[in-house]
Amino acid sequence: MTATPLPTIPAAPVDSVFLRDVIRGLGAGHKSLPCKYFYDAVGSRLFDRICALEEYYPTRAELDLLTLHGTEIADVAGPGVTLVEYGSGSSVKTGLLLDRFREPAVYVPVDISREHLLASAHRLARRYPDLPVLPVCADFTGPFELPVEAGTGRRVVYFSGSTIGNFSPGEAVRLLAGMARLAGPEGGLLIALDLKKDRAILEPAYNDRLGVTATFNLNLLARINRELRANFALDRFRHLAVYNEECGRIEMLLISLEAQRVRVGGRTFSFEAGETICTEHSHKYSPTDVHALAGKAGLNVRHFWTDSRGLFSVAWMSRAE
Ligand code: AVJ
Repeated sequence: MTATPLPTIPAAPVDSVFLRDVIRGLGAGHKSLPCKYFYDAVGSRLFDRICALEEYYPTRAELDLLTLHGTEIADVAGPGVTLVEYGSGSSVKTGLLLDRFREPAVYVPVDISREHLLASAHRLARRYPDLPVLPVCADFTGPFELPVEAGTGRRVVYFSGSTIGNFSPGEAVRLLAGMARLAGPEGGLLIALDLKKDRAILEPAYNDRLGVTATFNLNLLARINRELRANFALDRFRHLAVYNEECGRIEMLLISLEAQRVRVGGRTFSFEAGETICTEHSHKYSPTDVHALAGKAGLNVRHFWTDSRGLFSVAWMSRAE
C-alpha cells in the first residue's frame, strides 16, 4: 500500500482589513493603532478584568447609575421597546435595564467580538426566556442591518461604557447621527459618557497597580503577532496612559523602550527609543460638552443622569424638533 501524501496545511488566512489598518497606523508620522482591535477573545477577557479593578471606576459608576435611575430610565423609554445595544461586550449592565423595562419586545446586542457576543447573548436568553435575543456581529462604525425579526417597536439604542469616548468629536457626531437614524423619529438614544474630573482619579484608572491595563494594551501587539505574523517583542514596549487635559482625553500609549525594527506583513517599521504608538483615546465630557455633542448630531439631551459620586453620566437623546 502506498501512503497517500500528506496534504499541505495552508497558513491561517491574514485578515486583510486588519493588516491594512495596522500598516497604515504604524506607517504614520505619529504611530497609532485602532482601539477596536483590542477586543479579540483574550482582549475581551482582559477588559472584563479591567472592569473589576479597584481603580477603574466607570463600570461601577454606570452600574450605580442604572441602579439609582433605572426606573426613571425605563419610564422614559416606555413599554415594548426594541433595545439595540452597541458594543454590548458581556452585557452585564443590560440586565439592569431589562429588569426595569416594561415588557421589552426584543434585545439586539451588536458587537465586533463574536465569541464574546454569542456567549453573552446565550446567557441573557437563558435569563430572559420570553425575550427574543438577536445578536448581530458587526463593526458598528460601519453600516449594518438589524435582523427583520427586530420588528417595528419603538427603538432604544443603548451605548454603554462610555465607548463613545473612543471616537474623535467628529466621529462621535457621525456615530450619534447614525444611531438616531437607526432609532427612527420615535426612538431614543441612551448614551453613557464619562465625565471630566481630576487627573488624580483619571490616570490611575488607566494605569492600575496590578498591570491588567498594561497587559490589555500589550495584547494588541501580541494579537498582531498572532494574526498578522509580526514579530513585536512585547518586553521592548511599555504601557502608559496620560490625561491630555487640553483635549479632554486619556491617551493610551505603548512606548518603545529602545531603537528597534519590527516586521509586519512583509514590511519593516522602525521605532526610536521613547517613540510612542497611541492605541486609544478615551474622551471625557462636561455636561456642556454632552449638550454640544448632541446638538451637532441634530439631537437634544432630554434627560441627564449621573451616579451618586458624580463621576459618570448617561444621557437620553432624541431628535431635535
Ligand atoms: C471600553 C472604551 C469605555 O475608555 O475606559 C479601559 C476602554 N481602555 N481601559 C475606556 C479602556 C483602557 C474603555 N472603554
